[in-house]
Order: sequence, then structure tokens, then C-alpha cells
Amino acid sequence: MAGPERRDLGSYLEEKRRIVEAGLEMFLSPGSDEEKRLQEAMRYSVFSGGKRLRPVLAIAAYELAGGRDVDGVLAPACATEFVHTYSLIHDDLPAMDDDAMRRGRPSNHAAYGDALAILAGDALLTLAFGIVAEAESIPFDRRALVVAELAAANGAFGMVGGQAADIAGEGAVPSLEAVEFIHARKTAAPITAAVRIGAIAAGAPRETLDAVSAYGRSIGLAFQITDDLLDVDGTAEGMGKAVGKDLARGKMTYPSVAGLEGARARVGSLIRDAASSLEPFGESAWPLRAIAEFVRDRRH
Ligand code: GRG
Repeated sequence: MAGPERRDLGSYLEEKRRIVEAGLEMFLSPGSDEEKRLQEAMRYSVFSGGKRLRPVLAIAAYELAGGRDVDGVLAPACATEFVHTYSLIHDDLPAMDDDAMRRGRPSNHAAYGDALAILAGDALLTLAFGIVAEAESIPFDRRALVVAELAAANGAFGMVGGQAADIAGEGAVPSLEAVEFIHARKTAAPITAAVRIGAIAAGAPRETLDAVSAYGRSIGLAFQITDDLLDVDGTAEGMGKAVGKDLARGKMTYPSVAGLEGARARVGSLIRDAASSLEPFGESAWPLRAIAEFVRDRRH
């Protein structure tokens, strides 16, 4: 199967991130003077140095599924980043994780106040659905499927449900089952949705969707376990936010049930699973394979 030519991941990521940055800029067009402060709060968090993992995953899955013109995936890809940004803004609020710092600078509510931070998150979430619905370069049926995917992965049975379970589980005796329930919803569901959305935008057949879904579930869980590990062995400087918070809050984390070595071993096996899911695509899946290794080795 033909696919993007193999090169180093750094230059691949740089190229895709440039496309994503331009898309985010285009979709966040300035509003009127009355909305200036809200727009400013939205832009503050969208353009604050995120890795753009989810939109790059969407583009990589789109290309794997035969998508060529980036306009056919740009709105869905940017939608995943707008939803992600909203989740981070709300997660940092005093009523949630209560984080004063994000990506090395004051979190949204610390800069704009709680009310505007809530509204900036709300506006980014609704913007995500709007830009997909209006993406004229994507056939109607695919747009509807992408919207449904975004809604399912991020709602009560996805990210929001995972966040609710995470909060409810604080201080409870952790179990592997409970940790995997939370991680699968809070983190793996939106990451799985990112690759599914890319494949859907390309009109991928069922087998491709199944393969990228399995890949997404594996790297999504691995991503959250590395997040748990970095909260233990990462630095505040490297992470751009406080570390050691999970233990302090009695959070259910993978290291708390499997130990540090157990958690690291699980990440390794999940990344191998992710690579196996892509076997049918051979060399053309190299970007997704390389991104999985990036997730395994990440330090922030
Ligand atoms: C508030 C509805 C709601 C949900 C919150 C995403 C989330 C659920 C909470 C954020 C905190 C957290 C530890 C999430 C899990 C891992 C994660 C999503 C980390 C941040 O993602 P990165 O590393 O962030 O992709 P950047 O900064 O690169 O965009």
C-alpha cells in the first residue's frame, strides 16, 4: 500500500504541526470587539505550546487510509485539538484538579478568572463541532460520522465519564480494573477517536477502522500510564506543571496498582500491541508506529 515516504519522525511531526497551527489559526478567526476577551482566553490556551498529538494522529490515520488532500481532514483534526484544549482548561479549574500552571505558564483560570476559563472551554468545545459540520471539503455523511465520533469519545461514556470516575475514585482503594476503566475513558477514548476520525474522513473501510481503533486504544492507555509515571519521576520544569499531585490527591494511577516497573512494562507491551495492529499496512504505517514509540519514550 502506498503511503508517506519514510523519514525521521521529527521532520514529519514538524510538517504536520505546521499544517495544524495554520488550521487552528484559521478556525479561531477573531470575533467582534465585544467578544475580544473571550477570544483572547481561547487563544491563550490553544496557542501555548501543546504537542498537537491528537490532530497529528488524525492526519496520519487519514493518510494511512489513502487520504491525500489535507483539506479533507483539517477541520476534524483541529476539532480534536479544540476539544483537548477545552478539557485541559476545565481540568485545571479549582473545582477539578486545581492546577495553577499548565505548559509552563499560568493556567487559563489563573490568567483570566474562573468564569472566563469555563466559558473559553465551552466555546472551544462547541467550535469543534461547528467546524466539522461546516467542512465543505468533506462529504456530508463523513462529517456526520466524525461529529458522532467526537461526541461519543468525549461525552458521558468517554472523556467526561472518565473524568467523573477519576474524581469519584480519589482516596478509594485502587484496583487495576478501576484504573483501566478511568484511563480508557478519560484519555484513551479521545486518542482513539483522533485516529478513527482521520480514517473516517478518508472514507476508510471497516477493517482499517478496526485496526486504527485497536492502535488508538493501545497508545491511548500507554499515553495515560506514561502520564502517571511522569507525575512520579518527571520534573515540574520538564512537564510545565506541578508533579507528584496524583499521590497527594490519592488518585487511581497505574503505578499505584502495578508499581513503577509494572507500569513501565505495561507501556512496553501496549506499544508492541499498537505496532501489531498496524501489521496489515506494512511500511505505509511508519508514522503511526513512530508516534507510538514517541508516546512510550516521551518525557513531557
Ligand atoms: C475536564 C471534561 C474534563 C476532562 C478532563 C484530558 C483530561 C480530562 C484531563 C487533563 C489532565 C490529564 C492528566 C489528562 C490525561 C493525560 C493528558 C490528556 C495529558 C495532556 O495531554 P498532552 O500531553 O498535552 O497531549 P499537550 O500539552 O501536549 O497538549
